[in-house]
Amino acid sequence: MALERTLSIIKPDAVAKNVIGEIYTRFEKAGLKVAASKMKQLSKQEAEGFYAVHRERPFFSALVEFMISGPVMIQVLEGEGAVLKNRDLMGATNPKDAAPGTIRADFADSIDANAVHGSDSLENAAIEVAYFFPATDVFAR
Ligand code: RTP
Ligand code: MG
Repeated sequence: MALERTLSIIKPDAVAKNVIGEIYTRFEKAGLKVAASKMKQLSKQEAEGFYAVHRERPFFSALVEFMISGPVMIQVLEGEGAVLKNRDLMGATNPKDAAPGTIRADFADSIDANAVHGSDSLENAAIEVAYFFPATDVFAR
């Protein structure tokens, strides 16, 4: 497996639940290292741009409104197979379908308020990392 970087966002529901540390612990225990991080209140424009791939979907406006409902914690995770490893830690999009012990099974309330975002491919990871972090703010770990 290759060393990869992926973009992770702890969504407003999980920030409000005060579980940033518990989620970071899961990343670290799985061998993922935090290579960049910041807390941010997304603007509507930033959230729309980030999820632009979904703009024609019926859930798009609800998704954007949710993502701007409070601050998010944004991080770059680095490690072997980081993209898939993070998706495995997250669990299925709908927490009802998420495997026991995954972040969404343990912390998400609904398909809308589902605790975390993770890049879904290496290609999208590079785009999403660059969306939030200049190269100088991402550190080789
Ligand atoms: P994310 O992008 O946030 O990591 O989530 P994901 O890959 O697991 O799911 P994706 O298909 O990319 O959808 C992005 C977010 O939109 C909301 N969604 N709602 N009501 C619905 O059918 C529906 N489908 C997706 C979810 O909050 C999902 O995280
Ligand atoms: Mg997605």
